[in-house]
This record gives sequence, C-alpha cells and structure tokens, in this order.
Amino acid sequence: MNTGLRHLLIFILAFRFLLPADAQEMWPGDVNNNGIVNGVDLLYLGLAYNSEGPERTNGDTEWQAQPITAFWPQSFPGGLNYAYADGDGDGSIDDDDKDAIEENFSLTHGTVTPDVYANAAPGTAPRIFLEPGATVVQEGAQVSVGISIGDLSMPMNNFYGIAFKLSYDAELLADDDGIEYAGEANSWISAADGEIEELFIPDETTGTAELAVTRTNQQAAPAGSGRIGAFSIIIEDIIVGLSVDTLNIRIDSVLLLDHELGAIPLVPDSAMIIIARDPKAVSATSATDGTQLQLFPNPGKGPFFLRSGQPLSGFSLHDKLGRRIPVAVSQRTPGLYQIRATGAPPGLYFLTGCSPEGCFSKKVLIQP
Ligand SMILES: [Ca+2]
Ligand SMILES: [Ca+2]
Repeated sequence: MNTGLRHLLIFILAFRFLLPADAQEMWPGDVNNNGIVNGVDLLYLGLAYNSEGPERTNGDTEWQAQPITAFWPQSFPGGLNYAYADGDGDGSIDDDDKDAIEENFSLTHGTVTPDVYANAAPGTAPRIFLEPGATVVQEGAQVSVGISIGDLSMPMNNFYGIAFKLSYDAELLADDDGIEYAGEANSWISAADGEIEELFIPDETTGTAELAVTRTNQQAAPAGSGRIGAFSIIIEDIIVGLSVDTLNIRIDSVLLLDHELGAIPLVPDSAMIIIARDPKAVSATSATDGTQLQLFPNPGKGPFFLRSGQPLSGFSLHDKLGRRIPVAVSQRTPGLYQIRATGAPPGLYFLTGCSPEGCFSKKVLIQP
C-alpha cells in the first residue's frame, strides 16, 4: 500500500470515529432502532403510547434517516430514547406512529441487530396455541382459527404486548385476503376501555405473517388466559391435483413483553387443517375417524398397524412442525395396513389418509 493511500485510509477511519453513527438520527417505524421494522416495534410503541415530547423539524414517515431535533425526557428501560418512537415527528406517540410501522414494514437500515424472541419448551411455560374451527374442509372453504394464550392451569401474568410470526403454505390459500386477523373484542388482554393496538402483516409470496398486539396504558393486564383473536383463512378455490392435502399453520418467533419490556417465554404451537375435494369424504370424516379405524400399537416404537373396514389410500405423515416424513405403507391383509416411518425420531406425528367415504387424521406417538 503506498503512503498516500495509507494516509487516506487513516483519515477515513478517523473521520468515521468522529461521527457518532446513527446516534442523532432515526428511521420512522424502527421504534427500537435495531435496523429493521417489524412487529416488535409495535410493542415498544405500545409502551411509549400517549407520551408527548419535542417535535422533529421537517419530520415525516418517509423511509430515510431523519435527524433527531431534540431528545425526549422519556426513555425505554435499557435507555433508548422515546424520540425513536415518534414515527411522524409530530411530538406525540399515537396511532399515526403505528402507520409509520405499517408503511415501512420489514425495511432495514444499516446493520440489523436481530430481535431476540422467547420461545419456551413444551411444559415449561404457558402456551400460545391455535384452535381451528374445523379440521377437515373443502376447497374454497372459510375457516376461523382462534388464537389463545395460556389456560386455567397455566395462566399468563403481566401481559402487556405480544409479537409473533405465522408460517403456512400460501399456495393453499386464496390469492387475495387468504388470511386476515380480527382481535377478540374486550378480551382479557384489553384495557378497561377496550383500548388495544394491533398490526397484522401477511406476506403471500413467502407464506408468512406477523401479528403484534399491545396494550397502550403502561399497565400490564391482570392475570388471565384464553382467546385474544382469530385468523380467518380462505382456502384456494381449486387446488391442482388435490384429493387430500394438509394445511399446516405454525407459530414461531414469539415475544411476549410485560409493561417494563421484560420477556415472558411462551410455548409456540401449530395446527393442521385437512383439505379434501370430495364433499362426501368431508361429511363422512367424523364417522371414519375413530369408530372404524384402529391404529396400534400407539404409542409405540413402530411399525404401526391400521385396521379399517374400508380400503385406504393417500397416506402421509407429518411432524408437529408440519414437515412431511417419508412413510412406507403396505397392505398385509384386506383392511390391515402396516405403516413404517423408518428413521423418524421419537415424538408426536399426524397420519392422514382417505377411504372412499372419508379422510382422517390420527395422532401417532413414536416412543424412544
Ligand atoms: Ca425495529
Ligand atoms: Ca407521532
């Protein structure tokens, strides 16, 4: 390296350190200033909600670095200033600043410091779970999938806000508005006046969605549990090649915060909805499932056997995360099928298939 170049490099490095990078500027919508706009930013916004401070000169929600005119007297636990929450720069924190999050959702600036989520292992914490209104549906059907937190045996204390991601097979959903969300009116997470802020951003191309819900009164909800809202899902009208398919919906990247930004771990859940073309198959499902089908030994180490009064076909096996597991099925005698899932680790699985009269889904517990 020649001397001139070296001096230039030293000059650039020195100049870089003289500038306090990002310290005096904000990006509208990135409330926690970690480099990306997502559901977690709504949780921070909820905590700062209804605060007032200095306006930002020439401030707006445009996605660009905006100089912070003056810092606010308030800051979040951890020290981040409330100036970052004022997306539109008008000197107050309200739903206009939620618009800044929506407008700039998933955009990034600088180096992103990933948000830290708090997923817990089953049995160690309250659950966040999905409750489909129907487990077998036809093409074109509309299904409601309830979303609940905690239960009577493990209620939730100190709820202030929650953000999480959903993933699903977008090809199985209607193209427009295939998935929507509506909060439960006056649920246990709402404040006395029903006030709550929600953000739901689905992305059809990736089959993912983010939901964030927060209180806005700086007080945690009293201990509670149960339904907070529901997703409305519309199945695609015509699914090419379908006789039976499964729609798996998974929750992950959960962050539930108390009113001091403390993370409370939750156990995430998944749900499965069977889509079948034949209306007769759909209506006969409950009769086929349970009364005429025997799966044994279950739990067991495998192989498993399935006894049925009807010929069966279209078997598939999925794990709890909705991943398809290779399965070998052979008919031993009329109505008796042997099912081998070689190499599947111990755990809970779902076996699906169809008879001429209906489709079924059975839980299979593979033991160590
Ligand atoms: Ca952020
Ligand atoms: Ca504002």
